[in-house]
Amino acid sequence: MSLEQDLLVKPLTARVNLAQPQDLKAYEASGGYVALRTAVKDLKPQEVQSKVKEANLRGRGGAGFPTGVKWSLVPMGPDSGAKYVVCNADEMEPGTFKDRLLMEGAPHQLVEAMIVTAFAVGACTGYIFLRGEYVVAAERLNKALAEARAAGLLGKNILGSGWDYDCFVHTGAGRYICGEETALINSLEGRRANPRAKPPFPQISGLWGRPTVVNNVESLCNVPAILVNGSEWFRGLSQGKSKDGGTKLYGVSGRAKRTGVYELPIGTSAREILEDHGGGMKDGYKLKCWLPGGASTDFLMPEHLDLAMDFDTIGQAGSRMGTGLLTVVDDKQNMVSVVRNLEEFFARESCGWCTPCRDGLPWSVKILMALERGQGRAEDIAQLERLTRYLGPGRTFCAHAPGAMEPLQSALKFFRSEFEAGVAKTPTEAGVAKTPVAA
Ligand code: L3W
Repeated sequence: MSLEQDLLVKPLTARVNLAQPQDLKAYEASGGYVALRTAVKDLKPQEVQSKVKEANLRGRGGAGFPTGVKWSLVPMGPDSGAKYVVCNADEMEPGTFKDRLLMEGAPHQLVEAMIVTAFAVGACTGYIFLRGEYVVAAERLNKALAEARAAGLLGKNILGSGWDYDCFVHTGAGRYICGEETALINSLEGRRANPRAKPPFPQISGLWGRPTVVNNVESLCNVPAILVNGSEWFRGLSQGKSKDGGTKLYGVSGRAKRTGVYELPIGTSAREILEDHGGGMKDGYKLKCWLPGGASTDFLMPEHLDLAMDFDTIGQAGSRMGTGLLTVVDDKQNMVSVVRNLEEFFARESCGWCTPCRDGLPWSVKILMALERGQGRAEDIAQLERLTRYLGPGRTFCAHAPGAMEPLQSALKFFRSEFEAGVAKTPTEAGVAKTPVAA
């Protein structure tokens, strides 16, 4: 298949070359910056917004909020003042490694998307908030930004239009909570990365109190292709598998034969992702359960594998598609240990701002550790269930703790006996009895 044909089927990854990402010349030779030229010369900002809205592109960072709708909430007009575009590239969700591929493999695609998005909402400055450990992505994005600036595609008077816009890479300092959009904004402003109350949403009051759109890398990388090929083409990419538009970067990690990232029509079944693309489970291992998209989603079972991987279908099955990268758990893993590992991560990454999250997550880890050692107390399981409610939706300042409770609550639902097996057989074995009396 030629690159031109490939771009019509896999618009996100057709250009990805990890060994030698396209420079400006090669990117332009493959149709790059056509979307920007079209937007700046032939379209009004609201027309770009409408095309993205009609494409039915839903946010790929985990929540699925419609991208065009998000942009349409930004105040427009000549007096709307300073506005910002922020790319959430703080990819740190356990089991999620899709945005890195796009940034390392096709950096100009994201740079063009940042410029087109800024044009659509009338922004003056853009920031790519990048996970600090992604040093290769940082180098490649900075090189692409410099090339675009030198070619008049970025900076002052873009393509002779009189419009000024510049964009910068900002590397994070290693906190998962910076992926929450308002914590990210605080961090960009040089403050401690605590989430802010919503509303107001960033589209109204974001960076330095100004209207700001925050979009995930994968969401943004779809934008240039929508402008070039049209909204109808984009909707058709799902091949009738979903009412959402486009392709999706799906992936597999855990004991599967071919772990990795695959660009497929959105709505592809989890079975096809795991078995056809991931090669199925490694020899000697059976699938026990799976997380659909990152650690902050509910476990699903093997009987859920035929579900379409889209936001609505996975939501109706009691989980969330999240980032769409499956983590598989095999039959030799103990669920108490799997969940303890996840909750340790969430406890460590809590910003500590609100009490249920700051104190509840370490509490859940402590109980899980006791159960893992076979030193749990009979009442520990009921306590874990209470914690899933106390830390659930609406009880905390942001989605961190409710997300952390998703794998725990679903593991308790599907694998309760494994938790019960961690209860001590005699009271003296139980963790409480072994707790030393304070000296
Ligand atoms: C205007 C409204 N805008 C929502 C916007 C909002 C945001 C987007 C999603 O968490 C989840 C979280 C992680 N008016 C709006 C509105 N918006 N209502 O839509 O908002 P929301 O609140 O649904 O989600 P969120 O707080 O942004 C995102 C989960 O994703 N997740 C984590 C992924 C992590 C990565 C990574 O490391 N790169 O992707 C995976 O599932 O737990 O639940 O922009 O402003 N009425």
